[in-house]
Amino acid sequence: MPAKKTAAKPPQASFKTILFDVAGGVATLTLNRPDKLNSFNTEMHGEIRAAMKQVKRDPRIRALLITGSGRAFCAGQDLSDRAVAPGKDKPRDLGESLEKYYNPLIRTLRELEMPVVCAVNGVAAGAGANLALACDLVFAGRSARFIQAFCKIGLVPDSGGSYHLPLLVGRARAMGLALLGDALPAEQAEEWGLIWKCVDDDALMREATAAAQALAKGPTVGLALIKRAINSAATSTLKDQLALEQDLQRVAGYTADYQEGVAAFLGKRAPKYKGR
Ligand code: T3D
Repeated sequence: MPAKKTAAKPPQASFKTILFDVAGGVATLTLNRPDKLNSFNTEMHGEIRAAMKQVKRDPRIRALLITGSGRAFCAGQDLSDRAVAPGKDKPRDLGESLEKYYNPLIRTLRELEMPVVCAVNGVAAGAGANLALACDLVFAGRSARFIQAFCKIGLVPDSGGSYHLPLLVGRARAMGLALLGDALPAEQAEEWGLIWKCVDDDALMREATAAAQALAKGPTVGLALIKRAINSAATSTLKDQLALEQDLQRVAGYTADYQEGVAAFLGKRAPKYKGR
């Protein structure tokens, strides 16, 4: 696992389309275009990318929390940037948009060497829904809903949706969600195993933040290795997965946090993990 570089500057940069804050080992990234239901435009993609670079670089950050401001989590791509006058404008290459913006974001979240918690504070549609599904621990407020909106406008689920959906809820439900584009209420999303937990709206940020803070105090290397193991399972055989577990356990077993975990257990005290 590559060593983190020391942060040159404090990470509280000022952005226009997101809020970014670091406290108690947790970086909180808030999608912040509430009048557009936090839909993605190019500027927001750029700012999220810059924030993610800070998350990777700053050794103080040991968990990431993603949420949205206002009544929505994220409505996916800003469709006002996609209007085409028939016969006048050349259609846009959406494959390029995925290649440049959405795919790198999803890969970054999945590969980030720390837990990513998501607090879905309202409707999550299109790439917004699938952004949430790419996170490691998804909390949603009871009024939130998940919509695979792509089929309504002639597109296919992107941002990892066609991968995560069948994995999380099975083929039948994935097909239903993707082909019909119906809104899935947060409570049902929890029952179906799409998300970790549905909580009351007014408890959402408290619960998600508490989880992120607890994870930020955890054995970060070990947690990152757990994430790697679980993420690899979908495309692995048992034989390969056992071999991976062996490799990852070897790495985990040499961390200072493992030594601390054992010492704390034997000393009947709470462990003090340093994330190394
Ligand atoms: O293009 C590429 O680069 C490829 C990648 C694509 C990724 C994608 O995400 S494609 C899918 C894009 N998203 C959608 O299709 C969802 C569109 N939005 C909706 O279906 C609904 O707005 C919601 C279900 C999200 C919320 O419904 P509701 O009834 O709560 O709110 P509303 O009244 O529909 O929306 C409120 C306002 O937000 C409204 O504007 P107005 O009338 O108040 O000025 C609406 O137009 C705007 N808004 C909502 N979603 C988007 C949006 N504006 C631009 N882009 C949006 N995605």
